[in-house]
Amino acid sequence: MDESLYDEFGNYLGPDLEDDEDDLEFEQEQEQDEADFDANYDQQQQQQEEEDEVMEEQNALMRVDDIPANQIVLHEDKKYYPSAEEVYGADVETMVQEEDTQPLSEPIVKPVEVRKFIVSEKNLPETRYSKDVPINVDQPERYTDIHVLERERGISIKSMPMTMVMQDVNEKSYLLNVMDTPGHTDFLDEVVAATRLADGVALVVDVVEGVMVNTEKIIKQCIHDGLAITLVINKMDRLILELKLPPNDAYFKIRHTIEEVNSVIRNTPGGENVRLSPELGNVCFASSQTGWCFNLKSFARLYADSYGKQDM
Ligand SMILES: Nc1nc2c(ncn2[C@@H]2O[C@H](COP(=O)(O)OP(=O)(O)O)[C@@H](O)[C@H]2O)c(=O)[nH]1
Ligand SMILES: [Mg+2]
Repeated sequence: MDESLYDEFGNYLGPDLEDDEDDLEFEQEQEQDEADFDANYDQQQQQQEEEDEVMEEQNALMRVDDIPANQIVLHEDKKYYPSAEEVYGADVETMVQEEDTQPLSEPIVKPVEVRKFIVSEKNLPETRYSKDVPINVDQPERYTDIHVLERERGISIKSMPMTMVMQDVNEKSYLLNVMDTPGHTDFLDEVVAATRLADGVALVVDVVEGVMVNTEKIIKQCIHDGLAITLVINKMDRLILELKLPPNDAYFKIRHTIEEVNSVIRNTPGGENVRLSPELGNVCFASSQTGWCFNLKSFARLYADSYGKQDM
């Protein structure tokens, strides 16, 4: 190692170690770059001038909007926050209210209100049959439940009067006013109001459930008002389809239900002499869902019509 090229600390002092060839190439490149740059520069200068002209024209139009950053802004003109419209957009209605301008009883955001009214017969399509008569389709027509809620829940809520022309056994026509009342205990008031108008009562009792609390209340009300009661043992189909009872058991079940009603009547002041019994003609058996109803007399006639006259 040539020591003269290094100082006492070992630092290199000699001439540059870079290749001379590299240097030459580098210099040539630089010269070329400079020439290119000069040519480009003239072109850019020209472009720049053209652009400047356009910008100046635009600036002349936009000058009003360019507020210098150091401009003095009055206190009342100062804007710290964006406005509601800027935040939510022009198509959103924003409302700023003083405290307590709206009473507490009124909700700030009102719930969506869907008004539910009665189901009325309007704009029905033209049909070949008369719409005056309730028509049974697959589902029994809830003809007296016209309120949307009644249809939805499947129970009667309001009393519903109907006027029908009905024939008696001698085929004499009568105008019959029927008031269908709700059976749920919450709506007993509807029943009480209806009993004031009625001459008689058709008491519909579920044969399986028998006398419920509300049935008892209604029976007492009817006896109190001195109304004649006809007992309709309803949902007879349940004995067959649901409970699948043999005829003998079904008979005892029906008898028990009738007896339950009779015992309530007996225990009500004024009802001591009232008795409901199929042989007295004031009890009938029905299945409103399957659409049939009979009492002993009508069933006997049906039997006689089917099997010929019998001694009974
Ligand atoms: N299985 C059966 N269910 C019935 C019968 N009649 C009514 N129902 C059902 O009992 C429920 C109440 O009947 P509804 O006559 O509307 O009672 P309301 O509220 O007292 O008028 C409904 O869900 C009916 O489907 C029937 O004969 N058989
Ligand atoms: Mg009803």
